[in-house]
Amino acid sequence: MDIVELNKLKDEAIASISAATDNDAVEAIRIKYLGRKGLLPALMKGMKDVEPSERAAMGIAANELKNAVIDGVARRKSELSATDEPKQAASFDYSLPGRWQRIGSMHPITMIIEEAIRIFGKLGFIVAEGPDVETAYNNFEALNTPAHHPSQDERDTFWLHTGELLRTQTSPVQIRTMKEQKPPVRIITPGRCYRRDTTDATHSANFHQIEGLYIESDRKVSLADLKSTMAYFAQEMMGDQVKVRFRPHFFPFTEPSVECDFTCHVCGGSGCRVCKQSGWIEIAGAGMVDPRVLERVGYDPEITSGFAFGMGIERIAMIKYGVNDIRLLYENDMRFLSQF
Ligand code: 2U9
Repeated sequence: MDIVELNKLKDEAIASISAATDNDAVEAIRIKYLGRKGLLPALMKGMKDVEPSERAAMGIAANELKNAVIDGVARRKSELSATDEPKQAASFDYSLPGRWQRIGSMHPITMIIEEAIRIFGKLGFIVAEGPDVETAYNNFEALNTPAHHPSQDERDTFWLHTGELLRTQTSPVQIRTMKEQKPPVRIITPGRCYRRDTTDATHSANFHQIEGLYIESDRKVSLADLKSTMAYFAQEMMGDQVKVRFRPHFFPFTEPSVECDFTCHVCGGSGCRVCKQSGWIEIAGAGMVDPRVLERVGYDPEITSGFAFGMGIERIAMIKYGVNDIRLLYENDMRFLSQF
């Protein structure tokens, strides 16, 4: 075979590939030229018999033939598969079930927040919000918690180099609200808080609180008002049978202060594993707003009074839904979250 015949072979190959009407025909042409027993391997084998003066040119032409076949086959195959598509579409089975779209579910922390907003909303409380980065004054001093108080310790609070801090409670939102408006005040403050806690089954450096504040200046607000509010919340959140009790406590921002327990929603108060046989579960801290706190925001404690309460949202979610490790609430594992 000489160079003219080799170039003719290339033209033939290109023409036959273009004329092929399906993939099998294209594949047959590829095998005819490039296959193990095809024309090109035979040509290469015969190269040793070609006149040395013609061998280089023959080599180049053989290579051109090879590339023309490779490129042509690839191009024709993609042309044919593009024209195949309407055939595939026509054979689509419309009776097949649709593709399942995974729908998310509400996070248990969000569920508790929304439920609390609904419950307190029925009592006339509205939601107030504030920044996560707070001044030491709003987070501590205004709340009658002086600089030497242990909660201001560097080991308990995330202090920023600016002298500000990540709020350790949502109470500074109440301070901001009271500085901005006169009584009556009826707010709840759900939100994220930060404490330098080492994480374990019941502690997290990031957690959520919901606090509430009720202030009046035309009547004396009493501990009975606080108790009826907590009792209503307890029944709406945990169930109709749930009762509340107060135990004396101390907080710098309330006087008197109490800890608020709910009867165990699992055993009804008779004692079980959930309530550690006591029949009661500690849920909230609360009290009558300390007159010194009222003074700091410019309210007259002689005519103004009110109550405040605070509770951990994770704790309520864990108790209500039977979750035994707080870390499960932050791992975003769908197997856990989709149960709620
Ligand atoms: C103002 C005045 C008083 C909010 C209160 C508590 C008691 C309390 C804790 C419960 C569990 C925080 O998440 S927790 O660790 N909270 O015990 N909080 S009274 O008192 C206020 C708030 C704002 C102006």
